[in-house]
Amino acid sequence: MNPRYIAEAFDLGGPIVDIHRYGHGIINDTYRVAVAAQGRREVVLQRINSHVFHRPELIMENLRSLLDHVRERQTGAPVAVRGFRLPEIYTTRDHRDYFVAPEGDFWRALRFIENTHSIDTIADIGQAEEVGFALGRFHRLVHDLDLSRLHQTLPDFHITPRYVQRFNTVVGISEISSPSQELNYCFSSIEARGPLAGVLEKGKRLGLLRVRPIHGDPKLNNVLFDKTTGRASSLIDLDTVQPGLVQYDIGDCLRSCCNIAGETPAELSAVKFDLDICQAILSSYFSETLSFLTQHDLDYLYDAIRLIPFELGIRFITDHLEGNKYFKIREPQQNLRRALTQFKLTADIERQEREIKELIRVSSLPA
Ligand code: ADP
Ligand code: GN1
Ligand code: MG
Repeated sequence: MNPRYIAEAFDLGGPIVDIHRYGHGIINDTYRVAVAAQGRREVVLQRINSHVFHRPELIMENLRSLLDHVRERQTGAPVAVRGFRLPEIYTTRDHRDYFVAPEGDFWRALRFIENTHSIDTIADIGQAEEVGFALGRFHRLVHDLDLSRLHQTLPDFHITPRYVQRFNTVVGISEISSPSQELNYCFSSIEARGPLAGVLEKGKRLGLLRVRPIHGDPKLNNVLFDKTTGRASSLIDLDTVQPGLVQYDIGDCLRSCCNIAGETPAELSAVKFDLDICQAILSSYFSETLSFLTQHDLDYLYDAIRLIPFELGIRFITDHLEGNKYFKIREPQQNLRRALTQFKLTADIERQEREIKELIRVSSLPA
């Protein structure tokens, strides 16, 4: 379906003057739309990936609850705080939060956060501090959002044992007669860490870890930086805001920021977990969140930092074996390379276990 036709279904306040593909997301299809409305206004138009999200309307209901909550929390003031804002919804001409195209595709339009850009690798420590602030501020804004107001948009998201189960099933039905060296590395990485998979779920079951509203996907390119000040002005990609553990978010944010080689590096040997970036992110994250985090939350942090890249490695290799149905790829081996990267990263985290634990302790000391 022509995205211009879709954009016309939304009440954007004026005629559309330009529309083009935008961003580096690997789940949804994103377009940037320019509208002639009292000058020029930019809008983000997105087709939600329905292979990933089976009930996209729940995403929009959650987004409404989230935006309302954040607005209430600012006691009537706009969502903006220190220039930190979340993207608001444009409704359709018939006042709905989304548009379902005749062929069934699910579309939404969001306010473009002006004068910002996203990045794929951290360039300096100042950026790392800003990322920590963004995730911390987000958690602070949502930690008291009533969980009954949030749907599960992606069931079993970050429940690592489920990904292991799925991986085993897929390996069982794939006919791999002589696995390559790379595949063998993935298989042995998973086998060696079997007991790790259930660590956060166990913490939850024991009542040590509390389910709270989380972002679900706070990887680096979901943070928007102000082009003028360089400060973090938004955390976007709110499709996976749902009940979960803050540990999932912290692990995901660190695995994406602390590996400056990126998710598909040219050389696997470049994959490393950078302690300085980790320290900067955690320090600014804690300055926003220590008032409501518990000692148990901190006790499980190292395990989460190790678990989430391991889990993502499993997700990538499973998708590779299944024929790349979930994550978008630019070349056929990309999900395999992405998986190798995450397993290498996990190993580098394990190599630095002592240093990371010490860094968590020091960064979380009250100021
Ligand atoms: P995906 O789920 O595919 O990652 P995202 O919602 O993250 O989709 O959008 C992809 C990219 O589009 C982002 O990384 C960002 O660069 C840009 N983008 C998305 N929403 C906005 C917004 N509200 N304002 C500015 N840029 C945005
Ligand atoms: C996906 O949507 P995006 O591109 O920000 C994925 C994350 C992965 C990430 C890896 C809903 O994030 O869980 O960590 O790719 N999102 C979903 O790049 O599965
Ligand atoms: Mg994204």
